[in-house]
Amino acid sequence: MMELGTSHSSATGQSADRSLRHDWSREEAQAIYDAPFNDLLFRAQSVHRRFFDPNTVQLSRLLSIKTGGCAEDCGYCSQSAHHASGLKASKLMQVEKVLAEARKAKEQGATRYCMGAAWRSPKGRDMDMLCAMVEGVKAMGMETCMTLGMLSNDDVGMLKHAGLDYYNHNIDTSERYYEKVITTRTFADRLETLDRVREAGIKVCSGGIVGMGEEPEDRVDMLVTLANLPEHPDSVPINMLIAIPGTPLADVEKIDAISFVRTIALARIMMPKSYVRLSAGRTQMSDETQSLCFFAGANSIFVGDTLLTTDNPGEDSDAVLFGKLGLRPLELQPSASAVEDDVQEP
Ligand code: SAM
Ligand code: DTB
Ligand code: SF4
Repeated sequence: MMELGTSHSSATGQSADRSLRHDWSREEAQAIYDAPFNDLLFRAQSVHRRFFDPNTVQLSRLLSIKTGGCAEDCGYCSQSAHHASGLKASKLMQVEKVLAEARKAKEQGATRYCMGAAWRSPKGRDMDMLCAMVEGVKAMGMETCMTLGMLSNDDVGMLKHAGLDYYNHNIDTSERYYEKVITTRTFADRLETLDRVREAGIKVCSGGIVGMGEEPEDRVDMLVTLANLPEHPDSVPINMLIAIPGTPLADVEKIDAISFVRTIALARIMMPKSYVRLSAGRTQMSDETQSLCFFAGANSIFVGDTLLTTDNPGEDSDAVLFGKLGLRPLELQPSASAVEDDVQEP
């Protein structure tokens, strides 16, 4: 796919980093979010350049390893058994099938492979297969990420032992708005799993969705919660709601692109060393909106023509956009993962 040159990732270890703040007040964050747009973007781009190559974007690939039939009632999700989205539920995918898909993603330039399951939490009987998926993908030289719902201490222990690099678990919105969107679990449940993951030494990927009918204050509060965690999430996915027919949020008013870009910029400013991912919703965005997101500090995307159950722009249109903008895919440092002999980087 992307035929442009690549850049090498830099270590973003932050545990003892005093340049990172964890004491943001909601008032100062709101003032940044509300600043004149040019001031906001200039500040976000300046912060971005202190810690990252501004023309390099990390590429992740998603696979739905268990689709639909989920017990949770998340108002945005096509996979909830509570909503009539018409999605067909399927069982956990076989390990070999997952690894075959992962190999294709690696050939297309992805450096991180994210496996998602429509679960409230995984069952003990699934853990061996999940660990085998992590081991297999890692052996190909990609970073591994899973998103499986809430985890117990035993679950995180097993996934860590298998070599899982990242766990994605979004807080999705502010604490205040959370119960308007999801009733089958609490915001505090979400934070508890994030604590377990971090304490086990797995890198945290956590962000949220904008455009669910929330107020700008909810976007700010969501980001303040993430920025004030004991460590900033290594990755912060910012999704624009994909309105799914049959879900409670199907007809919610669309967020305007400028507010979306402001959300990205605030994430970049408060979490300067994190990868901020321009996640779901890119099919609804113009090239110009995506470009503003990159200028505001987004430096990661999902590649490939599907996300979990919905469409994504696909490699051809991303290659064209990267060409127009002079962006390059991030390349992993060779030491970042174990690498199979037959796919070893030069
Ligand atoms: N079941 C697990 C969970 O909820 O953590 C993992 C899969 S879930 C689909 C992962 C994330 O996808 C959600 O937290 C949400 O941020 C995002 N997501 C789901 N449906 C979406 C939609 N329609 N539009 C935008 N983002 C969505
Ligand atoms: C995240 O923040 N976004 C991804 C990933 N983490 C798992 C999921 C987006 C899902 C979009 C709707 C769908 O495809 O079903
Ligand atoms: Fe289930 Fe996750 Fe969808 Fe919620 S977001 S319904 S937990 S798959």
